[in-house]
Amino acid sequence: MRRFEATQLVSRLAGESPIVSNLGPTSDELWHAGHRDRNFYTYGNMGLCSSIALGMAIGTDEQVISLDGDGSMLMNLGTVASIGREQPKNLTVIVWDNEKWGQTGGQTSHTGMGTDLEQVARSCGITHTKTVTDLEDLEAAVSEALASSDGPNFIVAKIEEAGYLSVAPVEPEFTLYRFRNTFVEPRQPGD
Ligand SMILES: Cc1ncc(C[n+]2csc(CCOP(=O)(O)OP(=O)(O)O)c2C)c(N)n1
Ligand SMILES: [Mg+2]
Repeated sequence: MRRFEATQLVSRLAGESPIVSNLGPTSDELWHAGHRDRNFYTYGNMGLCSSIALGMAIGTDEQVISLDGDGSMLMNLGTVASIGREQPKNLTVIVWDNEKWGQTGGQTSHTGMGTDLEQVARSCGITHTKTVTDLEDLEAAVSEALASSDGPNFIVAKIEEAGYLSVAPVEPEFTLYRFRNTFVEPRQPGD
């Protein structure tokens, strides 16, 4: 499955839900799939996409979606343990797993050498997990996850790339400003 088509699918299924996206082509493709102010594009550093989404999910009752990458998740596997520990019911992590650090030259990542991120998630106490390889199964998995109030959900989506789209014209400060302005009534302490 091609990541851009998969991204278009997730963007459509997400409705108004916040989406946090991994750096580089994942964020570029999310922007090309149709910019929404509820897209939180990350740029520059690896490993924090699902950490940001975890914090967001703890702070809201809305469904939050993380579009992470295999290489970036491998750089901060502790995030998976934190998600397993916190058990946010409204968080869905999707890992675009191309089995490589694509943006820096396509070096094979650990997932291309046997590391199974779904099993990592399960061993961290995340029970709603799936690995999908086509758009049909991705649609079923994401639809089920977003309709559920029993997260966290963890979906490994095996993807291919077909050349990069142009870099999205987004700036971190504006992303933060636009995103915060759309945020709906954060939970208050004691709620
Ligand atoms: C902390 C850190 N280390 C290294 C880099 C350089 N870098 C940028 S993208 C990338 C690969 C990311 O891999 P993955 O998350 O799997 O996404 P893909 O490029 O495959 O879509 C690397 C190593 C970085 N931006 N930040
Ligand atoms: Mg990758």
